[in-house]
Amino acid sequence: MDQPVQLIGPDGTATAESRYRRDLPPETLVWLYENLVVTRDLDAEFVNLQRQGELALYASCRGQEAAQIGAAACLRKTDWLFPQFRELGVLMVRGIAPAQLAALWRGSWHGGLDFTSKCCAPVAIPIATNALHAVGAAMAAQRLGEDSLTVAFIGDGATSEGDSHEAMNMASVEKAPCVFYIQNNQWAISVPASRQYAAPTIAHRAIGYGMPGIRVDGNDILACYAVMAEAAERARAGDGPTLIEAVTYRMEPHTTSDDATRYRTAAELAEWSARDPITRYRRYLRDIGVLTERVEHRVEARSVRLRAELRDSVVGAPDPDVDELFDHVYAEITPELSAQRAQLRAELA
Ligand SMILES: Cc1ncc(C[n+]2csc(CCOP(=O)(O)OP(=O)(O)O)c2C)c(N)n1
Ligand SMILES: [Mg+2]
Repeated sequence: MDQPVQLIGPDGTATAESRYRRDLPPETLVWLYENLVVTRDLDAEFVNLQRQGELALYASCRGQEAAQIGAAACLRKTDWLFPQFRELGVLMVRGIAPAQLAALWRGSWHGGLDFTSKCCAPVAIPIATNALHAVGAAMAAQRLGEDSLTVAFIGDGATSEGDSHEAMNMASVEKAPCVFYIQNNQWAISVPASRQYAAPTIAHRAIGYGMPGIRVDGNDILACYAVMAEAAERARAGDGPTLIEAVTYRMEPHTTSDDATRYRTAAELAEWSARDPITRYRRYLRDIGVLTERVEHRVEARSVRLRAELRDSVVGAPDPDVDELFDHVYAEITPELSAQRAQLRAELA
């Protein structure tokens, strides 16, 4: 349980791990690569847009792309995803438009509509609440006799919330078709993972809940894919939930409002840079002859196009109507809010 499952080492060569080895076709291997690159580039664009005052805030997923894309890529489109707030990679695999996510970080009242049409719950800022939602949805699927499963994407910090405990315990008792996918990115804002658990690993918690717990190298996309695929099979077969701890690292500050230099060292960053998930996978694909220059150019071109589309969607968006601030707070507006709305309108006029 302590040693994370790893199929590709940091130098890009295949490890001796055999239990989780899967022979994915070259198209799938390339598709995974494409998602990694596009996610990283879009993530950088989100940060730029925030810096330019177009977004209120952004939480970068840089460093965690493999953990997110590997896990999301092996699921069916009807499996429900319950993201925390750092899951750009998951949303990209699910086909959610970056512009939808931008609406959320821009602070639109609707928080980026239409996630649910893709079987993806809206982003959950209140930590670990999404774990409960995932279990509830899994139990609903179970009762409806559907063969879909749900995935709760939570962080190392989220595992310290009571909601996580309630969710994992109930899921296991109910044998709910749910996977708890915990990205241990070593930090919860400025609190290190060492302050979140006294157990040897987060995966060990599964023992107490009576479900399988597995650690995976979260910077190894093929390992994340394989481990999630197995957990999904279990859930679909009616064998209940699995806890997966993906060991990874948050390369950027917590959000664009955070200064990570105040609590972590350059040496730590350098250590994790050397385990970069994209560099590693690119080396691997080149070594096995799957990644050609032509493919790399195509991926690059798509990435440039998507970045431009994201930028256009944000920069070209009309300023929101200030009335939106007051809509949807109550079914009928209160006299206090009505007075405030009148005051704001008058000031703007
Ligand atoms: C219930 C709740 N408490 C506190 C916060 C403030 N908060 C935002 S992110 C965060 C840390 C989350 O850490 P982790 O789960 O490891 O996710 P990461 O940010 O590392 O992806 C906290 C405490 C919150 N959003 N919700
Ligand atoms: Mg964390």
